[in-house]
This record gives sequence, structure tokens and C-alpha cells, in this order.
Amino acid sequence: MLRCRGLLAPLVACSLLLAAEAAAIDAQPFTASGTYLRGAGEPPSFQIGAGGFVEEIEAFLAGPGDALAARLSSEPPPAGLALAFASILSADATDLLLRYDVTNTAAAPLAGITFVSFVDAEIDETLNTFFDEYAETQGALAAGQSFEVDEPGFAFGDIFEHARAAALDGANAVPADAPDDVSMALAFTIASLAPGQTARFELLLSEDGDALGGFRIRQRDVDPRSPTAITFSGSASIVPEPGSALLCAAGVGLLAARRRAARRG
Ligand SMILES: [Ca+2]
Ligand SMILES: [Ca+2]
Ligand SMILES: [Ca+2]
Ligand SMILES: [Ca+2]
Repeated sequence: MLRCRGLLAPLVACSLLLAAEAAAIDAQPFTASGTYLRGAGEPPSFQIGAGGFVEEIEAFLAGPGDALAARLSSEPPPAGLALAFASILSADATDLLLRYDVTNTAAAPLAGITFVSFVDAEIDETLNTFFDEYAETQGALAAGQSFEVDEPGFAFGDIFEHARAAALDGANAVPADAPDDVSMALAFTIASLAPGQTARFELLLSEDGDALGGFRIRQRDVDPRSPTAITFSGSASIVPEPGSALLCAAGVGLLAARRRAARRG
């Protein structure tokens, strides 16, 4: 099924010049669930590097056995899961961290939770279109991690359907020798989440090549006038529970007290 794309917003020459001079990330407001969609007819404003602009950031979350993931821009998390989102821009504004904390609010462990992050960005769309771009991947996927690069589903790509199904195909369908409209997705599956436990999914969008974990996708433009590269990477982890951290600190304190007592004795 094809998706709709809004008409390209016309940009006046002076704003293009400004965009070309500016670097760094100028993130625009996210929804509470950590998604973003450029308003129809609005000029691009969520900037990455000199010429990159985010069109859409979507997130999907699938619970145990779900055939379709919840699309978090418009749907609540699956039953038994709670979501908290935060975005953190590095001090030099070159890296934007998206942090999705997913907590098991059910009474029983939940097995097989998959989180998918989908990013559609364009590089110098007004200079050379959004479909003269390609992606390259580097490094090795972590256990439980998967990826996909494809046209975002307005023409031929199946990435958005795969993200919705929480089943990415692990292929780059827009490599350097077949440039088109690039979109990127990363997915992480957590084998089991105990009651009260929180899984943390962190995604990084970088304009200077920084990455999280051992795997990264880099979006580029074939036009030598467009040197912007957008690097997308991520990682998943289990957040240590405050209770266990406190217990651990208490245990260390007790041990130190016993050592002191032993020395005195
Ligand atoms: Ca950086
Ligand atoms: Ca382009
Ligand atoms: Ca695909
Ligand atoms: Ca794109």
C-alpha cells in the first residue's frame, strides 16, 4: 500500500542560503511518544547538518506475539507496556539522542518485545531532490538487533510495512548504485522483560558520524554539492532497577563497616 506525501514546500532562495551555511542539529518538538512528522505544506525545519532535514520519525512497539506493532504516533503502547520518551541534544549540537523507556507494568514477565525506530530524512531536497540519495551500512548488528534501508513506501519500498509488522528485512534497497528516497529503520528485540523492569531503546542521529553500538547506517547524497551525511544507530539495554542499585550500595556500605570493625578488632 502506498502512502501519501505532501506537496513539496517551495523555499525562497535566501532560506536555502541560510540552510547551506548552518550546520548542527536543530531538532523540532516531538510528540510525547517520541515521534515527529513535518506538517503538510510546511517548510523543512528539523535540520541535521548543513543540508539534512527530517521528514518523519516514527516508532513502533510490539508486545509478545503481536502480528502488528503499535504505531506510537497515533496508538498507545501494547497492553502491559508503558512508554516514556526523552530527547537529548549533545552540547555541540552534532548528535541527537532519542531515548524510549519501555516498562513492563503487567504482573507477569513479557517475552519478545520489539521496538522499531523509523527515520525518513532528505538531503538538500530543494537543490537536487530527495530521491538522489543512498545509504551504506557499517559494522555488525548486536544480538536482537535488525535493520532495513528502503524507499519509505510512497513508491516501491516495503520498509514501513515491515516496521509496522516489527519484522525488518535486513537489506539495504537504496545502495550507492541505485539512489532513491532513503529511509532507515532499526529494531531491537528484548527476549524477556520482568514485571517492573524497563527496557531502554536509544537511537542516535548524528551529523558528524558518531554512533551507538557497533552498527550504523549512513545516508548520503550523490550530488557533490551536498556533503551532508546523516548517521543513524542505536542500542538496547535493561535499566538497572533503583531498588537493586540501592541494595548494592547498602551492601557495599555494610562490607566497608565490617572491614573497619575487623581492622579495629
Ligand atoms: Ca558528535
Ligand atoms: Ca538530495
Ligand atoms: Ca525492504
Ligand atoms: Ca528520504
